Amino acid sequence: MSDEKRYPVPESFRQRALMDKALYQEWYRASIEDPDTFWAARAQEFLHWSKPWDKVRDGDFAQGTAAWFVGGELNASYNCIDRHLPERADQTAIIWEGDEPDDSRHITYAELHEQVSKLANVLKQRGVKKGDRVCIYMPMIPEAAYAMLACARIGAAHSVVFGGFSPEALKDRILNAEASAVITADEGVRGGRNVPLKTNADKALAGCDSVHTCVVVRRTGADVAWDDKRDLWYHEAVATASADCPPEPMGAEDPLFILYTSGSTGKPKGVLHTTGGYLLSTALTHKYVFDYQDGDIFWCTADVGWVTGHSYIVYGPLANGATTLMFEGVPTYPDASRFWNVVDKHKVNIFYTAPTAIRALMGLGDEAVTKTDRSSLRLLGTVGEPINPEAWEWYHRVVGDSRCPIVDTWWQTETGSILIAPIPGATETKPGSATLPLFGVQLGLLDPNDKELDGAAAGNLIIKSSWPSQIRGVYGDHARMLETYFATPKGVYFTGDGARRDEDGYYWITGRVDDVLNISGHRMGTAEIESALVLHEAVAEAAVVGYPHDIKGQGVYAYVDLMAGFEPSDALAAELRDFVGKEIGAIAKPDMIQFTPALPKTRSGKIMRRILRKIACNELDNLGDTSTLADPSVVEQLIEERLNR
Ligand code: 6R9
Repeated sequence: MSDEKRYPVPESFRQRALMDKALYQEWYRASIEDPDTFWAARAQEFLHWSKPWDKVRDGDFAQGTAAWFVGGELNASYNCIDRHLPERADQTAIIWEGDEPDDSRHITYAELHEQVSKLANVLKQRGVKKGDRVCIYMPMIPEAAYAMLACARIGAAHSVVFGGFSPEALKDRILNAEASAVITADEGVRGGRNVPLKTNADKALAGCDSVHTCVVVRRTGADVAWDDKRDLWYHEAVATASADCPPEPMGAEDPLFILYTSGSTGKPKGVLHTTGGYLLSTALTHKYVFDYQDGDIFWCTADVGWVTGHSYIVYGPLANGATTLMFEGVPTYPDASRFWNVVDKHKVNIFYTAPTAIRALMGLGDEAVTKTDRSSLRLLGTVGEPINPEAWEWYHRVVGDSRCPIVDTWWQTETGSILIAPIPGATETKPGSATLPLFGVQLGLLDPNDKELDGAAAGNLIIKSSWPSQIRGVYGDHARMLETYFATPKGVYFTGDGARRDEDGYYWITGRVDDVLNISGHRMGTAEIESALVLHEAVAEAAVVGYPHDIKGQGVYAYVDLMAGFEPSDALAAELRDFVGKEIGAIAKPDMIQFTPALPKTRSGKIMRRILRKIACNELDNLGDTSTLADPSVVEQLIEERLNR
């Protein structure tokens, strides 16, 4: 499409940017033609190694294996803290903005060093050691970052579980990782409401024998139950701990963390990332995609429970000695100007958020934005889902005063760092396109027969060779890793996303091609929600699909077939919604529930999701091939009920 809108790099931005088009092209070419030389140079430049590597790259895509900087040793906590101390001890590392607008704190690199070292010693005293797993179930408070870095310091892999997940979801993740310790808070605070984290953790831990320690941060002072043998208050434990904790030397391929994410089948899988490659890619992309320069204030609004928070609140920025802002609250509390008031209060230069937040704020009107100053902003970013051009234009014009470039960044939990995005001083942008691949990233598009497509085309997005922050495994299940990402076709990484490539080589992500939903930028497997629904005594069978939702991007549409003896009703629908919320978390609650006496199935018994998707999307006159249906009347009935809604 040649009539697409284009936004050239603004001249004022280009003049002071780190990287221009010629340099981007030169680096990209070098990274593809001679990856070993390119990545060795970057690894020297960005990280401190206590022992040099023997080999830059190893592994085999066809086997689902990858290894980077083999034989090298480093520590992520040392790289994010200690090595900055000579120059940055008094520089702010983390600006914390609390839920209430008058609540904020600045944590310097020296303080970060002290806090992380003390907590690391507390964990050590409790017997947590290199190779163990520690589960972090925290609100957005600085202690969440301390906890991650303390684990990294002693060589324990962390598994951060989003504070919005239920006790049941937390338990599954603790059990899968066989965590020995949990770090949580008495309560979280978001948008003026308290979240009972310790109570949730207690429920989860009732079924987890591997956990011997639960460290609890006092956030609100709420009364919480206590197990003297297992639980300890964070403030009491660190008060007597030594601030001297030498970082554990870690192999480049030693685990740094596990992060659970939804797939199209089964329970969420623990995506495993290792130390060297992950830290290098997050630092490199943080610098060049966000044009991060010394003294900039960087704000990523994600929660540390998601990969975006790992890579662009904690590891990337801190590896670069940056000042990173961490926000406890929500965009609309106490009012719709909150984001922009925080920008003004802390003079934020680079702002990174999700399209769902942009759409929600766009719906609340321009004035909440325009009455704020925002003149500190230089660059805006988005992540998590495709951004519709209308929201992009609004973000650019209203939030960025038509002055700030926008970087639409495509990546996944499995990719560890951004892989497709504009370099803001180099790349002309087009609203809705994540534009071009970053260094070392070789993309491809496949047709339905797995044949690679040339030139302008649309198909399944694949990656053809390894990059440093690539997923190293699905925790405890290499077979699942192979089968999910590296099996069809062999020898490439299958992203699960569809994309279009235009005549300029720009990529336009169209969304998932599997049974994964993207609700407000959060990944959720339809199978997970179905499994939760059928646990309810009234539900015989359930099928879940996505449908377009104005704010959330996608909404959850559940078809429910009831057990004999139960009647459809609004009350039952509400009960099922809450039930899913309790089983998984509020983000998984169905937006629509349609009761049905049966689900449309093929004669071999497979649910015909394609048809259910069309009905949910109200595309009723174009259902496609229905000839394999066992009982066509089921579909007629579903359509009739849909029309009556
Ligand atoms: C970082 C993150 C990954 C899925 C991914 C894709 C969608 C992410 C996007 C985007 C279009 C973008 N996605 N960024 N789609 N444009 N800029 O979100 O990780 O939670 O694992 O989700 O999100 O569908 O496959 P994760």
